[in-house]
Amino acid sequence: MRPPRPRHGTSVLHVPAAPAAAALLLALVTSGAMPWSPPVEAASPRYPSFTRPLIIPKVRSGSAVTLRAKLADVQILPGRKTRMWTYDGTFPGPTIRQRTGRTTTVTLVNDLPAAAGSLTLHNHGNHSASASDGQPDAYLAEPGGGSTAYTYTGTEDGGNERGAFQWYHDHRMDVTGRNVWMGLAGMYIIDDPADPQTLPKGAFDVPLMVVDRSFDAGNQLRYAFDRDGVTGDVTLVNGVPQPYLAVADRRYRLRILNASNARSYTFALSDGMSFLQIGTDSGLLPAPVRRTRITLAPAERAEVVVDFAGKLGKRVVLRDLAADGPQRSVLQFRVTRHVRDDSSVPATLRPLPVLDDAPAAERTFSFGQARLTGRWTINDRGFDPMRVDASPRLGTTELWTFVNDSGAPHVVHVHGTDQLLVSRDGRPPAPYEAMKESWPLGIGETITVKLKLTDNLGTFMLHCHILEHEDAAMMAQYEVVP
Ligand SMILES: [Cu+2]
Repeated sequence: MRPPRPRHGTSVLHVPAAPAAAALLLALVTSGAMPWSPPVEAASPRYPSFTRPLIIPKVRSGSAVTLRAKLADVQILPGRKTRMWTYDGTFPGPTIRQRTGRTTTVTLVNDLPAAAGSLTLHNHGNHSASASDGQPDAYLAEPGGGSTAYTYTGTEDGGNERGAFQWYHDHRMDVTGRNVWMGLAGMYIIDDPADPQTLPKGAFDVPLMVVDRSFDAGNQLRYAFDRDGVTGDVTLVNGVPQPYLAVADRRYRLRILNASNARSYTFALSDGMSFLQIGTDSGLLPAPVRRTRITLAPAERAEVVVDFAGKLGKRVVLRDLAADGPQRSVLQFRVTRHVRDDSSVPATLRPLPVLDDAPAAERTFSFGQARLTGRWTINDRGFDPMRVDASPRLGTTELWTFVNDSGAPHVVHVHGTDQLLVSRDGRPPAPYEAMKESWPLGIGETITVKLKLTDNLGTFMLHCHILEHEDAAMMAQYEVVP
């Protein structure tokens, strides 16, 4: 049964930058409980690019995983360590990796200082029961060592969940942006025997979490809530500023995640190289797609194969064409050794699921901004945990249309199930966005997706994944009903 939902304060405006919140923040900072520094007039520390190797987060497999949210001092920049809110002491947290069809229980233990408040864990992209989906104000891990277990069955609609590159992160109401910025994020990989097994694997299958952060002169994270979105001036890959990776002259599978709060990237490779995109948020594409640049908004993923054959001795840079200055460089590949490549990329990868039932309902969600208050809205309303915004029926297929009526881009993320794109601005989908669950929605754009709600009754979120938009109420919930 679902526990009663506490009203969050007395205001329906879930805007954390209220005076009380600011006073609390100041109290936390002065008590030393919160590793946050007031803004100081100092440039972020500079460091030479490509001086530290990429770190691959440690992997956790098995049916029971415990994630302990705790303070840790992490070596991010040269010199003084950065005090972060971490899962198990590292940033990113451990990569959880499990074969599809197997149940994994992730127990979140909250050992952060009480000032951080309650936490909730969202497995982004997973098909979960409502209670395990990272509800923003229920099924929480309370401060002082409280814990909550989230169960992921690895099944969907009578079969195995599709293999995918997912991620997990905090999803607490009003403060998701702060909590993720402070370090509460990690990667989650579902391996699927039904996917082609000739793709690069093992050491040649590399997950890359890309984020931006800002630091003060003492190397501590700076976060000042801004409902338009918080961006940073240092690019980190797996927690390392602009690292390098020594590679062999062969194919690599790169799983690229944009885990930034608000920044979008347009990735490209130097030296005339291109990506062979094989997957999206929702697993493998029907067929690989050759691309020279790939734009990822917050929460989006792209899985690509990059072939360094013939590049021995060369250096290839993963760039962000959307950035200026030093942030244009993200990661350097150094092709340092020769090996025989036993991998291949089949011409066909994985068919899309077929959703050919007649849609039982059509709904429209309009992403806007209130004229008077500036508050972000969906269908003219800010998030209210006591209100259900849509009630689709279990086992039915629906068409959902997302419209951007505001003056800013958004990223629509629907929890609980993948969606097939029907059209973007009336045009058929590009091959690389046939199926996803996080959709960039430019100013004035309209997209229509098809989805089927299976297995799980209860409430699920639908929100903008620019985390400060989400925290400033651009979230709705749907309830799957019998
Ligand atoms: Cu938004």
